[in-house]
Amino acid sequence: MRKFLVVLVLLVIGTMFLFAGPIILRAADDHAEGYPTVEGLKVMARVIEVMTNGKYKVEIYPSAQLGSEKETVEQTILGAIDINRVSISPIVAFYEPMGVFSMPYLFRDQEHMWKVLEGSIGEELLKGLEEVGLVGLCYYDAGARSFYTVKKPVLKPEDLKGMKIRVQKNPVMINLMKVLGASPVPMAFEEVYTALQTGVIDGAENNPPSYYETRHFEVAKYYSLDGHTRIPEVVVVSKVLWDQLTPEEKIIFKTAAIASVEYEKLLWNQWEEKAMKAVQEGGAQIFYPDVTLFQKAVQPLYDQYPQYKELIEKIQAVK
Ligand code: GTR
Repeated sequence: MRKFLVVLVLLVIGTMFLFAGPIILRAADDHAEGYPTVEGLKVMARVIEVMTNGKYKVEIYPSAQLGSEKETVEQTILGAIDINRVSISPIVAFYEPMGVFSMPYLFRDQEHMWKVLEGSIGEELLKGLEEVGLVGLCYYDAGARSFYTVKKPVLKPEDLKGMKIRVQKNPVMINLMKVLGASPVPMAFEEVYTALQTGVIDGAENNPPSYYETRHFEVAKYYSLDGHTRIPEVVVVSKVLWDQLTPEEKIIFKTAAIASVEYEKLLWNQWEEKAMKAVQEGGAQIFYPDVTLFQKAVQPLYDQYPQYKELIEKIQAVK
């Protein structure tokens, strides 16, 4: 009888393990498979799975399957999405301090940007996201954004006068276009191709890998490398999930995110090169406008954001 009971208990426990399965976490990204951010998320997911001994399984939904960036940020705050890789742009509407990273010509170059992001300023801003229900784990590279247009290239700020330029749903970007004399059209990333094709907008702006991946170069073939902003990406976890994690698990999630950063950076640099080649082969024309003209033209935007002044000075002082 006792033997029978022991076998029964073991069977029940075994079945429980069999059916308990891993806890499934949903991760969003608006880029497709293969893009550096999606591949970065995959590394992060794998490290989480291995280090938690399979307790968590991260399912990645690329290509905006879970919605446009603004919607996914809302869902992450609510806890419906667990992990989200987004540009900082859609976050600005929820957490204004992050907007500083979308100020034009803020960073001298890629190296300067990473020094700031991986230093105390970047860390502080990531921490601040908790105020709005997001836990910032790390930044990813998103290069520099430049204009691409359908009918004529943008060679100087005056060329933008009256042009309808699509921007991310980021108040700083909307104001930047106004300062440059363009008409900003905030729009979801997924809608841009058709909007360019049908003439709803005259142009948009993005980094080379996005310009290439979305095939926007097919419909807007003038690409002017003015590099007006360097808006990084961020990987966030819902605070709803975060509060359920043990202290050890929190460390694992953070470690997993950090581990994925170097990989994303490596892919990023490869993609920038590959994208520039591919868009030209696909018929895009590249222009190198005088950047100092644009730097001058954006100055009034700095006066519109006195709240960023002190932080901007600190960012500029980072050597
Ligand atoms: C890309 C970014 C996307 C999205 C897009 C946009 O650079 O990686 O997540 O924000 O820009 O312009 O909407």
